[in-house]
Amino acid sequence: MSDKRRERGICELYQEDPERADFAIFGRVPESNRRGFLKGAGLATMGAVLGAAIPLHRNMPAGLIPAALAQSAKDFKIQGKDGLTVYNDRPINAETPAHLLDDDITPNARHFVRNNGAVPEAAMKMDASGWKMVLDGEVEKSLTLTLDDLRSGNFEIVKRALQIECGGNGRSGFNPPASGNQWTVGAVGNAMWTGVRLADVLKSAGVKSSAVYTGHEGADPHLSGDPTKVSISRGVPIAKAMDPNNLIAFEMNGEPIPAVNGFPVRLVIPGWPGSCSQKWLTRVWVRDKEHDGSKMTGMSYRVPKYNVAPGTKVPKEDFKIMESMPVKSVITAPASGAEGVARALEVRGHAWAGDRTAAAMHVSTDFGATWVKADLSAPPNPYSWQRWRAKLAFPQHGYYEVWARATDDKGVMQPFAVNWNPRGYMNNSMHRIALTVA
Ligand SMILES: Nc1nc2c(c(=O)[nH]1)N[C@H]1C(S)=C(S)[C@@H](COP(=O)(O)O)O[C@H]1N2
Ligand SMILES: [Mo]
Repeated sequence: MSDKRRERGICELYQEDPERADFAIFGRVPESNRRGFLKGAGLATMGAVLGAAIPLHRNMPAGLIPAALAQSAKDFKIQGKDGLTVYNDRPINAETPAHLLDDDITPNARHFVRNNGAVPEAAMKMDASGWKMVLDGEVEKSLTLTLDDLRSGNFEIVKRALQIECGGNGRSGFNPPASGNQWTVGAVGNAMWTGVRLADVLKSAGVKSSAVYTGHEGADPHLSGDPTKVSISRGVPIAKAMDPNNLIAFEMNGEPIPAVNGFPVRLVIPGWPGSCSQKWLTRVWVRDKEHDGSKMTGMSYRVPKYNVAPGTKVPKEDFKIMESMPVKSVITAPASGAEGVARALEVRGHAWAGDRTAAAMHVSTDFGATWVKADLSAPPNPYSWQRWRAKLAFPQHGYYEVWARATDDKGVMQPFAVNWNPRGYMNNSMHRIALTVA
């Protein structure tokens, strides 16, 4: 297993290395055997994690996991989130069960969270006062922008429904398994984002002809506490960066972006792996070569250039950087496992297709033998997911499955089988749910 996958939950970390665990969550002064003054990211983070300040924190013995966290990551509650399945508390990783993704616009409380590092202290406090970002590199003039510059500067403010999907969404379907978060189908969301176009800001700086790629930087500290290490810094080719649908966003569903989703400002690069959408944005660096930041290189967010049989060891040079996500859909109603459903029933969900649009949607209730066309709405704006609905009639009571399959505007369909790759990315196999009919 590569070191990249050493994401350890807080319970595991307390077992293996209590001093580091203390330091990670409390920012404790290491030489003291009691937690000193709880300052910095640790205290703010813990306050947010526990949902309250810790007035008597100085009495807590070192190496003692707070009881609120002592069960498991699953019992950990992310502030402001509701009903999510939590995979890890450090970094925070949580997905949305499919039936809670039924809204056309995903509410803040239901948008998944994928963090690679710690949440910045200022974000935990929802303090935007010190925020600024830099745009530099292969541009005519570098820019430093404040929140006011974005909100009331020269840039048009736009509001768009945009889907963000983690590149690893669906990873739990891989066999042999791929390490990393075992996402099912819910590492995807479609919120209403407000911000300025990344392209407008790039144009105002004047992109030089030498520009090749962007490099995105964020304020989230590395989990090791080592300030020289970077949690994640990815980028996109300059042509993609100039797409007018990418936003430098400062509102999510009309509210400040939640702390864990990138407060106060993040990129939204819809249609590409979520990792391109840098949270807690501090810099867009226009580069004269492919960006080589943290998790841009090695095998992160890369797939083999050709299809491989499950379990194949693929040489490093045969990997390519993931770009558009593939066509996909999810069934959001009814919930899988619903019992005693009516013999005439509406099923519905959403479909999306990365840089493409979904052009058709089909459902099957007989394990794929026959397919019924569903109604599929056009996206309200490019890169929004699309609503689909189908009326089903079940011939008699008993166990059924509903399978859902989207087709994109180039005729590419979701497969039944999982397109296995070593790191478990881009699984767009069909979503299926179980029902018993009354
Ligand atoms: N600064 C920063 N940006 C980040 C990440 C991160 O860990 N740090 N995670 C990325 C990944 S892998 C994904 S899938 C999306 C998830 O966005 P969300 O947590 O708002 O759902 O954010 C991306 N942006
Ligand atoms: Mo991701």
